[in-house]
Amino acid sequence: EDKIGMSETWLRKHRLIYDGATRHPLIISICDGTINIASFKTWLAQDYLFVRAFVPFAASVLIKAWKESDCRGDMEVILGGVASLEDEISWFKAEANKWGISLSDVVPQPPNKNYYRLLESLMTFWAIEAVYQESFAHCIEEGSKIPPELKETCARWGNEAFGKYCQSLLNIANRRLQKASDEELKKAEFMLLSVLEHEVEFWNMSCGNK
Ligand code: HMH
Repeated sequence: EDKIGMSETWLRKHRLIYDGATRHPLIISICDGTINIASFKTWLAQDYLFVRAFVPFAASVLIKAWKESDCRGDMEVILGGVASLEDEISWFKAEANKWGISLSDVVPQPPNKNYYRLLESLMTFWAIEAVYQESFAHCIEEGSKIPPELKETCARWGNEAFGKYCQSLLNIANRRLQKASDEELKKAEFMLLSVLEHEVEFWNMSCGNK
């Protein structure tokens, strides 16, 4: 089940940019406790908007799974992801409240808006989740010095259950890639690479070093 598929092959090929997305200075600063709180707040507000855009995208992937998948389990996996987004939106609202951020005043910055254009395929769906999973899981590894008030944030994407969910998405993506045409394969690899680039830009936006 967990054998090496196309997606892992591509991640190896694009290792440097993958590490750039999952070991970004913002993530490193969370791990070592040197995070600038203003950066964290920018990230939180912008990511709230990103997740709002992600909801209809997740719903579109769910429809595709129902129409196109040859495996019934696929729909349940995606449904689990869709279902958890309501709680995620509530979490963002509560967290913003804690930090004194007024979400109704937040507008998406260009790196955020640009990212919305990529919300269209199963490949991007998996990659978007996997980058956050890997990034935040790194923050909760032993020896990290995350500020206590950021623990919950890191656990939200770094937890084991979310890791398993990402693995399930990866398995679905790999299975579908086995049946893909050369054209579709090219597109999928391009989409994966684009996600990695947009994740780096997204973190950069929050660091203020555009
Ligand atoms: C920018 N990438 C970004 N935001 C997220 N919430 C995720 C990935 C994970 O859903």
